[in-house]
Amino acid sequence: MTTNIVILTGAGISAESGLGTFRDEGGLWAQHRIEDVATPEGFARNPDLVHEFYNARRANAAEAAPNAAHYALAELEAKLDGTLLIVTQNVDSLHEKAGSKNVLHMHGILAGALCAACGHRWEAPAVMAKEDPCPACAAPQTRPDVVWFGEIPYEMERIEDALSAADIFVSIGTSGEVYPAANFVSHADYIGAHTVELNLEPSAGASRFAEVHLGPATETVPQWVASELARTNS
Ligand code: BJW
Repeated sequence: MTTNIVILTGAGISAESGLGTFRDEGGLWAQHRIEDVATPEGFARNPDLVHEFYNARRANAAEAAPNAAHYALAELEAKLDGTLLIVTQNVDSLHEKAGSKNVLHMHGILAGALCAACGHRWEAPAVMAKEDPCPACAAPQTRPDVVWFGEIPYEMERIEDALSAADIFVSIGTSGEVYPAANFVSHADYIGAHTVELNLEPSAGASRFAEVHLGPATETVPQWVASELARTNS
């Protein structure tokens, strides 16, 4: 019997690749005000500050290498008798760098530029500024192609369809503080999927999972993948 697995990942899976999380001690939100750098209103007030924040993160992400957790998920996708979809909240490209093929970036991607005037998308240069003209309409309204608070996350229809068909839902390295991702476990549980959390510490929604395994992602994810491959392919 084939298995449909949906995996939600958050900043914790990339922490051991050297990319900062948001809400952990010393994380990005301890250094920057959310309303300044992660809302459309903040971008309208001070686009230079927002571009500076994302240009620095784009440079860090370009240097970062996938870790054992990213590689384990790519291996699971390649070997699984079934389908695996990674829904990531992360704007880095470490899942793709590790070899994962079926990845949705619900909060966008650092490697993307978006024209706030016409919606055209293109590959982000290393350093962006609002004044960079859009290649399609020439408007000087360039922004990072990421989803800020108050905006609608990407690919919601495909994500909801995948959750509705899931046999297993796994949440990795996310605090469960941000919606709609924080509600995916309830959706999966409602349709009868088995739910698993792999996190350093219990997330805000930990009690909603059937199984919780605590520890660094580079340990818990390869362990869970090995047990899943043994179970599903036996
Ligand atoms: C490790 C580890 C290791 C560490 N190994 N683990 C009131 C109630 C309910 C909802 C709302 C409300 N008021 C407003 C809302 C909605 C709002 C929201 O959720 N607000 C909350 C703050 C309450 N949400 C939105 O506005 C979203 N849009 C929306 O809802 O639209 C309506 C709609 C939805 C659907 C259909 C139709 C309409 C948009 C949210 C956009 C979030 N954007 C950001 C920035 C993206 C760009 C960027 O990267 O800069 O996304 S904010 C930030 O948070 C980023 C992340 O993707 C997101 C989640 O963070 P994440 O990944 O969980 O990181 P952390 O730091 O929180 O947690 C790290 C975890 O890892 C921790 O648990 C650690 O323990 C663990 N960890 N090291 C394993 N080594």
